[in-house]
Amino acid sequence: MTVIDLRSDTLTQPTEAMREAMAQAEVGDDVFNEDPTIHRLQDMAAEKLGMAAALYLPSGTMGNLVSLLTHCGRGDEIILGDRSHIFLNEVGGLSALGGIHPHTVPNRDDGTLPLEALENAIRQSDQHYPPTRLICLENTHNYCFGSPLTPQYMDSVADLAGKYGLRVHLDGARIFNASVALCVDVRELTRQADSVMFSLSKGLSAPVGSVIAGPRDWVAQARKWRKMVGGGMRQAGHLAAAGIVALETQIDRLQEDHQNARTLAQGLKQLPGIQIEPEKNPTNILFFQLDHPEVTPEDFLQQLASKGVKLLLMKGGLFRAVLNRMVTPEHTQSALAIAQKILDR
Ligand code: TLP
Repeated sequence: MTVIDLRSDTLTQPTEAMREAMAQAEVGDDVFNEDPTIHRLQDMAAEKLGMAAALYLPSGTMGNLVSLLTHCGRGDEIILGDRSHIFLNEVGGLSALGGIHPHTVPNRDDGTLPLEALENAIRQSDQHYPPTRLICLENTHNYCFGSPLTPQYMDSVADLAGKYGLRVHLDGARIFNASVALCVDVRELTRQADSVMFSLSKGLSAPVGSVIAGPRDWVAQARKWRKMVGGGMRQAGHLAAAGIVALETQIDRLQEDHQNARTLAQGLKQLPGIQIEPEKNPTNILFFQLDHPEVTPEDFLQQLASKGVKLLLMKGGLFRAVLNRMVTPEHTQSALAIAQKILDR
């Protein structure tokens, strides 16, 4: 049975070119800062993002955590969206390990945080309050329909942060999906941030890894935090080699995932009981609800899985489908046909 796995773009497998590059990679001990392949990846990533320096880490969760630990001290407060991945899905590491206080602002469906709410969330200097240090944004915004934040919005947040002497961290796990969807150079979406994290292991198809980037002295401090949380790796150039191929070959291809997502969204919209607004899902991530007289969300999930189509069912009966390199246009059509068979009763 063909498996069409739409649970996440993290499920992408390395390409043949990646496997070859990994096998051939020239490596050294990266804790000694002697891995030439990691240096190459970090330089390449910093250059692409328009940042002074970059650091390779095992995961996006560690990349965000290390960034926050580098920006903030214990008792500092950060402002972030109530649907952000850092707030919802990173085990509360910022509080547990960093003593950092999260102050959430409701995200709009397009991933933005209203500027007025952001400004209201910034603390005045008062002995009762934790000091606000940082604003965190997410681009594309996973739980806000994979929406890309525009350069104009990023500019307005950076202006606000500047006015209050705050820094901006960007969870750009899927920043290249945003740049491809908006047809802008990725630097248009990173120049407003003091630090950026992006993932190599999602749509870009590398097996492991994320990168954080920022000013040179900030990255030097982050390197120490990475070591503290156990992210100092040794001959990890074997992994970084796949990251280099990812940056060289996989960015423009993300457009295909967005196209397949459009096809899937438009097809799902025609099916009985499915509620989806295709235009609300502009990149590779789709969210939809099922309200069907005979098929419950749990049944739908299970029947799809028994026919090889895997989705995520989240709280509130919300389904998530994430298009990725392993899912072709033909798979997309098959998934639609299978869903139709289940729902057409
Ligand atoms: N997202 C994963 C799951 O954790 C939900 C997914 O399947 O979408 N920032 C954002 C915006 C993310 O979506 C993710 C992973 C991360 C950070 C963390 O990256 P990893 O999984 O490498 O720790």
